[in-house]
Amino acid sequence: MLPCNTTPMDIPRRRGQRLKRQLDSIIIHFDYDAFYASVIEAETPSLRARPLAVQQKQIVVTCNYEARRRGLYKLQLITEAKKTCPDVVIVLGEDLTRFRNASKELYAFLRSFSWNSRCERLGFDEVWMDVTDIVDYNVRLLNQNDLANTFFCLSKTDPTEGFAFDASGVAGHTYPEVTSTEADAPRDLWDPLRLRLHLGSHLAQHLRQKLVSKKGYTCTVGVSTNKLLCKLVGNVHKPSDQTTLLPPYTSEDGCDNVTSFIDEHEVGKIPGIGFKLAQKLRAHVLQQPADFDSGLVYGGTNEKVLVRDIRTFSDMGPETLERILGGPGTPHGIGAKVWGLLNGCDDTEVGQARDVPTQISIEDSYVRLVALEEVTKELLVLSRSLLRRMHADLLDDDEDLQVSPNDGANIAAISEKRWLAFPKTIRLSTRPRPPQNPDGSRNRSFARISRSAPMPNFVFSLKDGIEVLAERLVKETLVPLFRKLHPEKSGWNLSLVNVAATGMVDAASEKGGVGRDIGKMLKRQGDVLKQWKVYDTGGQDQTKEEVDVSMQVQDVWDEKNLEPSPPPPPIRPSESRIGSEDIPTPSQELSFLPEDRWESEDEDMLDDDSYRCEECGGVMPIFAMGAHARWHAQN
Ligand code: DCP
Ligand code: MG
Ligand code: MG
Repeated sequence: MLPCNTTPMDIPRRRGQRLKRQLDSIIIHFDYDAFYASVIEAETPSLRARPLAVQQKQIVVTCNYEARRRGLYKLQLITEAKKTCPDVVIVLGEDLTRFRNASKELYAFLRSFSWNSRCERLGFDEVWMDVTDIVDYNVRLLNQNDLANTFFCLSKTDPTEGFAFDASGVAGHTYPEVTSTEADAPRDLWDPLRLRLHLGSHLAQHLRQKLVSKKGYTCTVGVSTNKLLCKLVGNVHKPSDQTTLLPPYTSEDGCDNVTSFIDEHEVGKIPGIGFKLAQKLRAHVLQQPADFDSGLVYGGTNEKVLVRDIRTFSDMGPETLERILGGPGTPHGIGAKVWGLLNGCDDTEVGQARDVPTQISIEDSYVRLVALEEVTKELLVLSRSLLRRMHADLLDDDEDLQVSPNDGANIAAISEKRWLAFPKTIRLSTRPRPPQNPDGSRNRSFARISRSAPMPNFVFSLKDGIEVLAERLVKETLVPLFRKLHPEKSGWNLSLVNVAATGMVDAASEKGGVGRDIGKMLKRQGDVLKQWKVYDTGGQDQTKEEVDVSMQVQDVWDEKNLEPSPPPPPIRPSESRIGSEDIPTPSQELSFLPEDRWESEDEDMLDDDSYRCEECGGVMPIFAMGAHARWHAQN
């Protein structure tokens, strides 16, 4: 029952107040500046002063800030970029190896500063670090009487490791911007949150400086109390800078900084609110008929709907949101989750750092793949890449001390490769094209179908070369899997094939350190993996089927987190048919702004014009799908 003086317009606020913001954590978000371009500059420093664009297909996937100063921008057509800036240096960026390696190296570097290993990567160029433990440790060491001369300890064991700083102020920018008079005014420095944010900001600055001095990379950084807020606040000052979201984080009347900060964002900019959800929210606020999207273009138009517009809309709250957004296929509690995001609340934890990916997947898309012979050839290409990636990502060069059998006293260091993890499953997925309709048109279908089988042991052999293993994998496992996936002899027409090593089991987690001994591992692997078996029994080959799952969204470390997913551009359904699958037309291109989302809640709610990538969960329009698939394929 509402108090008698409550008006309907009060409800949103009151509901908002009931949300308790978790303020225990201090989290830093890093986004490397012009990442691919920076990787190329790191290899060829003379390019730093030049306008530099990285090309994939006909598109500038990114460009350095010198190029941006001259009017170039991300996801611009190459032809346009050349027109705008004729002396632009264009470097091909289709082979992702160098970017992947740089990303791993930078991640390992940042991670080496973490105490709790809560260090999570998104795409190639973003990292969250939960530094709560480091900050809290340093808060306990503070001398209240001399905050200006503080030493930040970076190690619990070595008190000399660290840096001097002034804990009475923030490092870098703040939101809201603090004027010089305000900066000099007495503040409640003993507000524990403020102090912890100060420390977080100094740690962030230190890490940024280290990234530059040791690795040669600049990044844009945000500091706050959850993943959502620190990611968003970092964007306030780009590039090569940092922003801390200042307290107060809570208030009775919505006048806190979290509310005012998040309120100004267009709803589509909120990570976690996917394309479709944003559309539904806009529709609700604009009170357009359900088919409003046929006439509405958002992004750069008057139809911008801010978080504030939604948050303060009549009768808004988790229940209303559940009603607007819920439905078949929507996860229960979507209303509460989105209401949280609109209020700057995000209780997802920064993921624990992993040494190995949870899955490795390789794919390619094809204009037309119809004959088994061609498929076999492509499977071989994919298998080679898969095995190479398994070697790169799952093998460790280990200096094992071994006792010579002839001379017990002679201990030699023998460098031996060992598997850090074993994928227990191999999965083959395809995306068949629907048959042509009588009128020659073709229905759109982007569902994948897949079959899985136990990963055959021989792939872990280090004696045989990759070529031999790949051929054997195709012949003994993938072709039989393919036949089961497509029992019909012909007639299928595939636009995509994906081969994935999944179900990763850490070698270190196995008793007796099996991972240190390949021979033992090969013998024991079957036993070890039994507990994870999910296959039908019956049949004796290694291709016992798993139930087909199409369009499944998986929790995947490498695809989901290594690859930034292109966002859905604002697009009219009619326009979506103009562009080819791969190259956006210039009109589409204009509004194809990159933004990152780390998850979308609107699974299974895609309309005909949008597509959700099975690998990374990104939602995008159909025209972007081909390019996106190839982007994954090169991993
Ligand atoms: N990328 C890509 N295709 C996309 C989006 C991004 O290949 N559709 C790649 C190129 C980028 C990298 O991912 O260098 C990181 O994406 P960002 O959106 O963070 O862009 P940048 O790091 O290049 O630039 P910024 O300085 O704006 O962060
Ligand atoms: Mg990024
Ligand atoms: Mg970036």
